[in-house]
Amino acid sequence: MTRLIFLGPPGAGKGTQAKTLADHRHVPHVSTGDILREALSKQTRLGLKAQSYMDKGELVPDILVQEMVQERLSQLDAKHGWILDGFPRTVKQAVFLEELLEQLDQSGERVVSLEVPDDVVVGRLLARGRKDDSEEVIRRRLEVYRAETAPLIDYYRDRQKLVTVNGNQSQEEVTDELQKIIA
Ligand code: B4P
Repeated sequence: MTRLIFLGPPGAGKGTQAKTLADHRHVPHVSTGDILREALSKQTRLGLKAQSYMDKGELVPDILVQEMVQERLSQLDAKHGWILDGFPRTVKQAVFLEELLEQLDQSGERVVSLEVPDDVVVGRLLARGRKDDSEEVIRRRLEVYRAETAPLIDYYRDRQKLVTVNGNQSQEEVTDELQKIIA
């Protein structure tokens, strides 16, 4: 059963790898960033609430993202596995997820931390050039990552769920390494 969580700084390759592995494994790719961007493009209430945070590189409030994830993981196609990309991003979200997975009888998740140096991720994101990929916003996203998300590495290591992977290789090399880990 594939239940995998991707952790890592913005631009580490979470979205890239999560999509590839979800296709290989035939499980849903659940990206909170993608769900939020879709809500934004459709101008839903959620999208309108999230916009100002995303534009500044801040995290969207936990409660909004938690509701989204609860709804998504409760759908039928998530019963047989999933790949989570971009969630959890705070210890509060991680505690919420642990309780949710227990409730849904979906425990047994593993966590991959993709490690990539700051200068490399900044270069990748500037090259991609999404709306929130300006240098100033990227720097803020990295600060938020260090303060809010990086503590999850120890959180999951303490629970013996963590594997670390060098994300500073070609996309194919990272995928190969991940395939071996989750085989
Ligand atoms: P995300 O959409 O999760 O954006 P991200 O952290 O930048 O990661 P992304 O997946 O896009 O980058 P990737 O490494 O795949 O979040 C955006 C915003 O949404 C957040 O700032 C926040 O406001 C909000 N949000 C989302 N989840 C939230 C939550 N749980 N709580 C609160 N707020 C939340 O790819 C980057 C680039 O690198 C690509 O161009 C790719 O082609 C390239 N690349 C990937 N791997 C590579 C490799 N090995 N070599 C070279 N290039 C590579």
